[in-house]
Amino acid sequence: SHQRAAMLDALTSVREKLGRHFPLVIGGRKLDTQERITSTDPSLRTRIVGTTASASAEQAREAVAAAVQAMDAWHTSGAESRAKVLRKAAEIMRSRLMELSAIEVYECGKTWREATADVDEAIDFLEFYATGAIKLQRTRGADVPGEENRFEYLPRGVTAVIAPWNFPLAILCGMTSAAIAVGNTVVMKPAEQSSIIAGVFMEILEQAGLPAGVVNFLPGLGEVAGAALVEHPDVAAIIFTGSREVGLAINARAAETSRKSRVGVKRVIAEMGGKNAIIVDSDADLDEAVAGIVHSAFGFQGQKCSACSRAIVLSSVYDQLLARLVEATRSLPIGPSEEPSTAIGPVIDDESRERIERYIEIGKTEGRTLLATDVSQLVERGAFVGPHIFADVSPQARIAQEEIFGPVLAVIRAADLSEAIQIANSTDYALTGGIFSRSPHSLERARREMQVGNLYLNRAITGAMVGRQPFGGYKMSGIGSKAGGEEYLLQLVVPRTVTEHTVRRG
Ligand code: TXE
Repeated sequence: SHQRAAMLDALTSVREKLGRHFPLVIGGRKLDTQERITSTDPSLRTRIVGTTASASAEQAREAVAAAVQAMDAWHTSGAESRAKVLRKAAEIMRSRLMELSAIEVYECGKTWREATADVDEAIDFLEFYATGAIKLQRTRGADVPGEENRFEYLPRGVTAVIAPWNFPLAILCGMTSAAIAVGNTVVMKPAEQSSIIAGVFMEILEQAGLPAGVVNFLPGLGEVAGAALVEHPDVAAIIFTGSREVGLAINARAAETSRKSRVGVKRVIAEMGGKNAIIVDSDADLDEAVAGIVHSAFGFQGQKCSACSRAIVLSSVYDQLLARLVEATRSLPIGPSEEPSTAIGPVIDDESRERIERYIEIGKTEGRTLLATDVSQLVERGAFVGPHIFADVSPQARIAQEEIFGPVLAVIRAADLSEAIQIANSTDYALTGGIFSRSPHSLERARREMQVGNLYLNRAITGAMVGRQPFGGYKMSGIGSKAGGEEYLLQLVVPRTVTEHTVRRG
C-alpha cells in the first residue's frame, strides 16, 4: 500500500544517513567531549546509529548555569509566547513523523507501529501542555466587594529531566515540554540507549525558535551527568522516569542535597514502573481477554512500564485461556524491527537481554513452562529474546513480583475474584491493571479494590492517551506523575495568591 511504501522509503533514507554525531548543547553553544556515547541498532548490533558527546559532571554544572541564566527572560515572556514555540515544535515533528519513527526503529528496536505511536504521543504532549499552561495563567480567584484575588503560578526554576529509552521521544518530550510550558528552564539528560533521537529532538526545539539556554542537551552517563544534576544546588525540580532503584536513589539524593540548595527543597516527580496484572473473570470474553493480554504483554517486547506481566485467571477458565494464550503468542512474527511484518523485535540491548534471560531461568524453576520461544539464530545478530509464558506461578514468586521489562508473562490461578484482586494488589507497585469480565458486579469490585493508577475494564492495558487518560501510578510506581493530565503542570509551578484591597479610602 501507499503507507507501506512511504514507511520503507523513510527507513531507507534514514538508514543511509546513520552515523551522525551530536554534541552537547549548553546555552546554545555546541560542545564536544573526549568521551562518547555510541548508539547501536538492537536488531543488528554491528550497525552504529550514531554517537553523542558524553557530559562530565563539570559540564552538567555548566548546563545548570546556562539554564539559570535563561530563566528570567523565558518566564517573563508569558505562556502564550512559550506555547507558540511548543506548537511550532509539534508542527515540525508532525512534518517529520516518518523520519523520526524510522530513527526509533533503528535506535530502539521499535516496530513501525510502536515507533509512530511514540512520535504521535510526543506531539500530543507538546500541544497539550502548551494549552494547559495558557489555561493555568488565566486561572482566577473569586472577587468579593472590596477584595480582588489573583492566582499566580511562578515557575519552580531549573528542572533536570532524566529520561528512559523505552518511549524515547514521548517521555522525554512530555517531561521537557511540561516544564518549559510553565516557564521553567531545563537540562535534558536522555537515556544512554536513546541519545540520538534525543539529539534530533534538541535540534527540533532549536528550529522551533526556543531561546538558547531554555533547554540544554546533556547526553551522558546516569551516574555522572545525571547524578551531578540531582545534586546541584540550583536545581529546583527533577523529573525522572526509569527504574525503581534509580528513582529511589534520586529521591534520597535530592532530599540530602536540599539542605545546601539555593532554591529550597527539591521537588522530585518520579515514574518508576510496574508489575501489572490483568484479571480474567470466569465469565470473560476469552477472545478479547487473550488479544488484550498478548498485545499488552508482548508489545514492544514487554518493555513498557504499563505492560501486563501477570495474568490472573479464575479456575473455571484457566486451562482454556492458557491454551489460547500460547496459540496467539506463538503466531507473532519475530525479527528485525525494520521488517514490516515483525511484531516482536529485539530488546534494547544485550545487557537487558541477559537480565531477561536470567529471569527466564528463574521462571523455569518457579512455574510450568508453557511457551519458550527459541531465537538462537536471531541472537547472533541482535538482542533478541523470544516470548515466554509460565503457568501455575505462585503470587509471591520472583517472576510474579519483580519488574522484568521483557517479553515474559506469568500466569497465576485464582479460586475466585476476591483472591484474584488480592493477588493483583500483592506487589510493591501500583501502576496499571485490568480486568476482563461480563459481570457488572465484578467490574465494580475491580474499580473499588484494584490498587492502580490506570485501570482498564474490558480493554487491553495500553499506554495512555494524552489529555484523555492521564498516566501514572502510586506505591513504588511513582510519585506525582499523572503525565498528560491537567494536574501535572501544577507540580512544576509555585502557586501564589495575591489579595488586593480595592475599596478606595477617603
Ligand atoms: O533505567 P535507569 P534503565 C525500568 C525497567 C528497566 C530498568 C532499567 O525495569 O529494566 O528500569 O532500565 C539515568 N542519577 N524502566 O537502565 O537505569 C539514566 O542514565 C541520575 C522503567 O534504562 O533507571 C537514564 O537516563 N540519573 C521505565 C535514566 O536514569 C541516573 C522506563 C533511567 O535509567 C542515575 C525504563 C543516577 N545515579 C526503564 N543512574 C518506565 N517506568 O517506563 C541512572 N540514571
